[in-house]
Amino acid sequence: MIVHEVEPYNAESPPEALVGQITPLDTFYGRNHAPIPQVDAESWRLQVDGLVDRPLELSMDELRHRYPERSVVATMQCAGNRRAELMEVCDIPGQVPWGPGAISTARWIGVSLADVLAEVGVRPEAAHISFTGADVSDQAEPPQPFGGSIPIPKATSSEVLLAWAMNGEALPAAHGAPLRVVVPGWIGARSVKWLSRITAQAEPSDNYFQTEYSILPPEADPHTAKRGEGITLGPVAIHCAILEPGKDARLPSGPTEVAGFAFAGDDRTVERVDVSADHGNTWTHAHLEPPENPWTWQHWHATLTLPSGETELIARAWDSTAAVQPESLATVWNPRGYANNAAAHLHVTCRS
Ligand SMILES: Nc1nc2c(c(=O)[nH]1)N[C@H]1C(S)=C(S)[C@@H](COP(=O)(O)O)O[C@H]1N2
Ligand SMILES: [Mo]
Repeated sequence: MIVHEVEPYNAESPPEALVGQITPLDTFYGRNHAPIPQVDAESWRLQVDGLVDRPLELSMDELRHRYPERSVVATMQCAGNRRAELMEVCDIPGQVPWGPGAISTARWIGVSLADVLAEVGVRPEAAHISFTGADVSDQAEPPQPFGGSIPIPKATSSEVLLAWAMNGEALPAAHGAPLRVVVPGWIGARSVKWLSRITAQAEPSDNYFQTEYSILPPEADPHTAKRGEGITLGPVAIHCAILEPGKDARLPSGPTEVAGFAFAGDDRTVERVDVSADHGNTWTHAHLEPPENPWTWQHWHATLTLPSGETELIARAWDSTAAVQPESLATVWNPRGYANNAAAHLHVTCRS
């Protein structure tokens, strides 16, 4: 792991860990805003309340036995993924300098949030489902548990899980045991770990982290910006990464295998990935793996003939809405350094 912080624990997956369809648990990235809380699964209860007809309190046993078990393969991506590249455009003080590894994929097992919401009966006035975790973050003003919300249409989609297992094993403490939310295709921040409460409400969550995860205009000061100023992040935007060759690789000239993944976010799929070795004058279409379901990354590979000397490889992905990654980092730079989905660039040297 590439560890950025020990407490709270913040570590990204190394590139070698991202080549598989499923990321092994020991190399799945970790993103925290507070120390990992120790939650006793026996005495733990999930509170379901707010604008509902029949509020409910559930133990882990009740949750497991009352609703059908569901499994979804989903990629989780932190909104801060690739912030380090934005920091080279213009510094972003006080934020974790994530490289391209704040993204991983797991098979999640649990129950559909939709099934629990159907039982409590969400009232028509409710427009958002908010989640509260058991960890208390002093990075928030004032200090508070981590939380956030998603709108009802997403919350009632069957892929949104309350998950207790990951890759066939019990959910590790670091990833939110005993229970976490998994919101496939949305920024990782909405997948609240150590879930303690689900609330149906008319407005989005007023948790500090709901609006912290937003795109401010470039000229805004993130410390004085008013809460709610900016574009609150939800679905992930089309993104890709080059995994092979490695950064600053020295290669023999001739045909070179270039490989990576692309992730479309939301309910979209990746439709095409283009790779260029001549500053974007010509593009080769990569071979693209189909997704297992819409919420996962899709690996791709292409063979390119590289010129001798130094070269920059560029990869860009297109999604099923025909959205393509922006060309430059400067276009997407924002004061908190979120949602960097600029085209991937990689420097390599070819011996002639
Ligand atoms: N309770 C709680 N949930 C949380 C967080 C947190 O700090 N506390 N971090 C969020 C963020 S920003 C991300 S990207 C994902 C990371 O999940 P992981 O650590 O399992 O990879 O969890 C989200 N859920
Ligand atoms: Mo995140």
